[in-house]
Amino acid sequence: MTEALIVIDVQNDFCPGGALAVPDGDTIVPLINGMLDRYPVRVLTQDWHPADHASFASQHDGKAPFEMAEMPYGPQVLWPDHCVQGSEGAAFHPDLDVDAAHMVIRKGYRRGIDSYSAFFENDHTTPTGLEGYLKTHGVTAVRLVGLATDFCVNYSAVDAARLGFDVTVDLAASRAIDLDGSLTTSLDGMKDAGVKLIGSP
Ligand code: VGL
Ligand code: ZN
Repeated sequence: MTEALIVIDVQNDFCPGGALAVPDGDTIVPLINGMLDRYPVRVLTQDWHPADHASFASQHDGKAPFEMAEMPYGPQVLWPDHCVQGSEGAAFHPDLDVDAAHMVIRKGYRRGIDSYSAFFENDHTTPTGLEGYLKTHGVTAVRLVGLATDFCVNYSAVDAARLGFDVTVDLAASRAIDLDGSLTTSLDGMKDAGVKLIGSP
């Protein structure tokens, strides 16, 4: 069994003071740094949007952040502008041990489509290439940590399970946005998909 650690979106904009701050998002950084060395395959994901990304409420007349919009691929939460390519907000948290990572995968870089999952864009069909990377490295199991539990960690975990990986989410090293009960919904959905949940949220 070869297990990869996949660290989801530990970026300034998802930490306190950032544009889409996840409560206590920064507190998981030391935990993640302590884990990285123990995995033979280590991947970081980076949310990486153009400044006019269609997931931004600012691109939709009359819409406010956290309202919904109908996209060609289905309903989409509209977010405050965040993780704009090259910005300080899109950079990894300064204390994250980026040097220990083997692979950085960027997602959400096409204007018209969001990508919560590290494996597929939000149409659930356009691949990011991470599946191939992991499979060519002999990875059969993945452990996910990072931000946010109920969005990018959740979508990545469910897709990984669907792709046949043995999936564990460490909730102690993840933090949630929790919009209208989205944390509970995501935990139920991950369990239904066969994802193992460890640690308390
Ligand atoms: C995320 C909302 C928008 C995440 C990314 O990393 O969970 N959430 N973009
Ligand atoms: Zn985003």
